[in-house]
Amino acid sequence: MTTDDQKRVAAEYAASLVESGMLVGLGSGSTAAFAITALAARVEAGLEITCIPTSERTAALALSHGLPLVDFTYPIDIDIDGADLIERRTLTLVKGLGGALFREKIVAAASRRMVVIADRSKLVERLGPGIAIPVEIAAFGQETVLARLTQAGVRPVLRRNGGTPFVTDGGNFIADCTVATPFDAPSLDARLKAITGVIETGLFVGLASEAVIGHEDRVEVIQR
Ligand code: A5P
Repeated sequence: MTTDDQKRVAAEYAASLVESGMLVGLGSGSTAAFAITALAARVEAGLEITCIPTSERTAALALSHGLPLVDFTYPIDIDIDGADLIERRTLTLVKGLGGALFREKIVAAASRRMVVIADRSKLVERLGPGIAIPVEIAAFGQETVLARLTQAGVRPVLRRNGGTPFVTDGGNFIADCTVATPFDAPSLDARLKAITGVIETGLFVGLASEAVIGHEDRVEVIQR
C-alpha cells in the first residue's frame, strides 16, 4: 500500500461512521480530501448530511463534490480531519502544516466527536524534542510575537510562501516553532497561547476522540 492508499482507507473508515442527519466537520489537507471524496460517494447514494469546512480550500473541494455546506453552527456531530503528528498514548495532535489550524481547532472543539485520520507515518509514540509546532499569529506586530515565542522556549520561523509571509484564511501569519527540549504538551500549549498576538497553536490537546490509522495491511483504530 502506498501512503496515499493508507490515507484513503483511513478516510473511508471514518466516512463510514457518518449517519444521515449529521452535521459534519470537514478537515483540511490531503487525507481529509480522501474523506470528502468518500462522503461525496455516500451522499450520491442517499446519505443526507450538512458540512462545515475548515478552510477555503476544503470548502471549494466539498462544493465541487456536491457536498452541502452550512455556516458555522454547533454542536457538530462528527469532525473528520488529518494531522501532522499523533501521539499514540494521548492522541495529542500537531496540526497546521497546511496552515488551516485555527479553523480546524474551532471545528474540533465544537464537535462531539473528532476522528483524526492518517497514514502510519503520522503516528508517534511520543511527541518530543525536534518537532515543529505551527502557531498562527497576528500579522500586525509579528516581530514582537516572534520574540516572545523565543522567550517562551521555542525557535520560531515565520512561514514564507516564496518571498512573502504565508497568509492564512483568517489573514494571519504562521510561525513554525521548533521545540528543542522535552515538553509537556498542555503546559506548552498554555504558555504559547498566553502570548499576546498568538491566535492559536497547532497543538490539539484533548480534542481527538479517536485516531484511524491506515497501515500496510489494516486500519488501526485508537480510542482516547
Ligand atoms: C492543515 O492545516 C493541517 O492541519 C492538516 O490537517 C495536516 O497538515 C495533515 O495534512 P495531510 O493530510 O495532507 O498530511
